[in-house]
Amino acid sequence: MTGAAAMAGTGPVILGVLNTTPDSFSDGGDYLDAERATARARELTAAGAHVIDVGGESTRPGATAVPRAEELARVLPVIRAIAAAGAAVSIDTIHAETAEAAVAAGARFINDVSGGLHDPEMLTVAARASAEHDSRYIIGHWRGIPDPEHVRSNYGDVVREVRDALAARALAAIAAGVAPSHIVIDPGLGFDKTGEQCWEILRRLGELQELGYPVLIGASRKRMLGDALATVPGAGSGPLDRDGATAVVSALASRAGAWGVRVHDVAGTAAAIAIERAWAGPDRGDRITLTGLEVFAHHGVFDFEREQGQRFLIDAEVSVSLRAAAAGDDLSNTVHYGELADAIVAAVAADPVDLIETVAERVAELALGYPGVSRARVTVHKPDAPIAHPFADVAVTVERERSEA
Ligand code: PMM
Repeated sequence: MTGAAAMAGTGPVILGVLNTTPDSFSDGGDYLDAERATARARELTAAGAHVIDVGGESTRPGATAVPRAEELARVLPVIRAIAAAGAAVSIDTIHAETAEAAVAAGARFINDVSGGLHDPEMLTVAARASAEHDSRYIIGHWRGIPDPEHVRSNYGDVVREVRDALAARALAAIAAGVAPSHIVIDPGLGFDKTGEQCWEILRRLGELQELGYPVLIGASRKRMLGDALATVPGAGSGPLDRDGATAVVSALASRAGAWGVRVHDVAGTAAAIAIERAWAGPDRGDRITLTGLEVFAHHGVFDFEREQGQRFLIDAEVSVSLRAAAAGDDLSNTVHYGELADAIVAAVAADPVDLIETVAERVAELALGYPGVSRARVTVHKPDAPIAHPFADVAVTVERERSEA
């Protein structure tokens, strides 16, 4: 994982797509020949790819299944050659046999868009690869072989359902023996999801990140981008016309904290990420976190809650550059957490309202009022809420940015 590890702290891991298939939707047939595929891998690395994602069977809706021998014959010579040259290699497959052979040939990521649902042996192979080779297992969200008509895109809340399904697959992988630190999750954009559902997932990426696993985004050249570009005069309508849009998604995914992006046009994505990071500045990860702040207050929809009051616990995370404070060891250059705690307690204790949503919003607004704070993430817990069943906690979280920060 040399390339990917070197990348830590400087932006998302870029997986460069190398499809050795005749029928992938955007680059089908270009890299069938092992020598050309290997040369292409070198180009991808030179352009900024940290991992080369080699696929030998298209998962595009409507694609024809490939016999295992054929898939292996396509990917193994390429994997051997590029792994020997020092590249970090991923195998894009839903088949355990292919994954196992690819790992033996040097792949250190198994990119399984089915998350182990297609092949019952896959989790065992991923577990062995995790234990013996430190390989990562990328779990895609999947409802079956993708169909072009999106007949299985009947979600209630697509983000929750995708998140819950990924959480379940991650637990299954861990139960099979994959190290939790080797798991990456991927919402499977375009796999049984409409364009609007894909955008909703990206808009609410934080909810997937709450699972605690690194998140990979694969939007490159997909139809969702074509749909979004439909009203742009001169944008073009084919997959190859979507590289600019893909680069924008990569920059936004970087901003949203994605672990990685899987793209065809690596150079465009590397440039977009560099610009996003220049804009965000070197202190982008700095933050102050205050958790479990206890406040007694009278919020709630029931009269007895208003009269008797109860405990609320507040977690607040504020993004603020800490560089100047650290350089000068100077409290006036940072947010004084004692003052922030006092202000939060006063704001939460005042003016009873019905909803903890309102309380969270109030605290976020207050935190954004501190000099230099660009983002506030606030969770309000109501551990003694009137719920007629035993429960551990109920909480809401809001995340707000200061628009001019
Ligand atoms: N999409 C495709 C193939 N493999 N892997 C991951 N992890 N995530 C994806 O979204 C994904 C993938 C389909 O696109 P392609 O035909 O360009 O490879």
